[in-house]
Amino acid sequence: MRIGIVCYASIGGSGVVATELAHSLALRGHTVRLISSERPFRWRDGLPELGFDRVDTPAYPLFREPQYLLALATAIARLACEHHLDVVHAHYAVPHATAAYLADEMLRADADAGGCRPRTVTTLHGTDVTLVGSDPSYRRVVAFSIEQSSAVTAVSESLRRDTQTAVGVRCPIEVIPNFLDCDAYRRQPNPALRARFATDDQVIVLHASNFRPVKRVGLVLDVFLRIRAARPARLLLIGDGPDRPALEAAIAAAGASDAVTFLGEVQDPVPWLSLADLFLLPSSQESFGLAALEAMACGVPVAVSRVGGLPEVVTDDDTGLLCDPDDAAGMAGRILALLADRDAAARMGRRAAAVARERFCVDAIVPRYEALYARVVAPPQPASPSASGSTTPGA
Ligand code: GMT
Repeated sequence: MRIGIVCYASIGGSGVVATELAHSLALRGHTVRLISSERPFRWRDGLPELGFDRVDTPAYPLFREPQYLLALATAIARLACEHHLDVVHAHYAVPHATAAYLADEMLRADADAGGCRPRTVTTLHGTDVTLVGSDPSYRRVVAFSIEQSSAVTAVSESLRRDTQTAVGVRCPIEVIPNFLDCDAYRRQPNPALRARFATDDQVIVLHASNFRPVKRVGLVLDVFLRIRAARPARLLLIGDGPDRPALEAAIAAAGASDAVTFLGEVQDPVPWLSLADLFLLPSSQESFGLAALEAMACGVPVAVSRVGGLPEVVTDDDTGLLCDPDDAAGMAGRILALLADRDAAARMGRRAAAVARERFCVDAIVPRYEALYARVVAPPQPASPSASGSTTPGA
């Protein structure tokens, strides 16, 4: 098939999943165009079947706001015909589902388009529904655009339910969970690298996110300080974002600067995950928690909030710790108890890696997207005689 994938290039799970899907589909023989404002964060060169199409948003002195939605809709309509796309797959509804809808309407109205009319698929990732899409300023257009898609998927059952309740979407939503390249995500021990950050008696706690309020990096620090009060520990932080300055100030105020390292945005988290004794993700909301899954695949026990889709990824006391997000002391207590028992922590890490491999690898998930694409491009089946008989008025 010929597939256009639309995603954000910035750091964030939706762009990571979309880029990984684009790579996987190209490796499976599809022709894939990745459409975004710039090359996404996890983009890898070298696949002949995969191409990148940049969307430029021209500035005009009258506008204070860039008109990305208009530029994207125009680009999708053009690329649909240039590349004979069968499917346009929008990752993150805002504004990608709206742009895909506008492009489809333009192609429908354009007699010269020569019949190019890809089907649109929208994958909901979380904040596009739970935060942005449910804001009264956007809710109606987001719900409308989602419902205009030929098919809609959500990355967890929890997000599927939230989409119905928070934005009132009524169309069917298929749950297709996020996934990883499990060949790449496996523990790579590196004692020399570990020794640069921690002594043998210290545990390494790792957090990775885009430091937005929903990630609660202040709570990451609070839990870490409680752990460090009880035993030697180091905190490694991957990522960057708006809450970083406040976090840096809080670390300095707590006198913990020499126990915390900011690693910034990293292209490949596996070497860092492989150093960790525990991955901490105390978010207030998380539709799936891809970062936690990446840690699990690398054999790291995770401590995460019992919110959103995280219980669909993490099983409490088996592959990780599902914690009350409003109880920092309880979370730190459970982490300390786990880290005090090396065998239990190692067992949990092994179980986490095994479950990641059983349920969330490319080969288990990408065929589900392929099947969905095949369904939406298939011509509609004629109704069976009995079905048409029963629905024809007056029959
Ligand atoms: O969580 C973020 O800050 C990024 C965000 C995104 O839209 O890229 O992540 C969402 O999508 C990820 C991929 O499907 C999920 O793993 C995250 O749980 C989800 N974030 C939230 O729901 C807060």
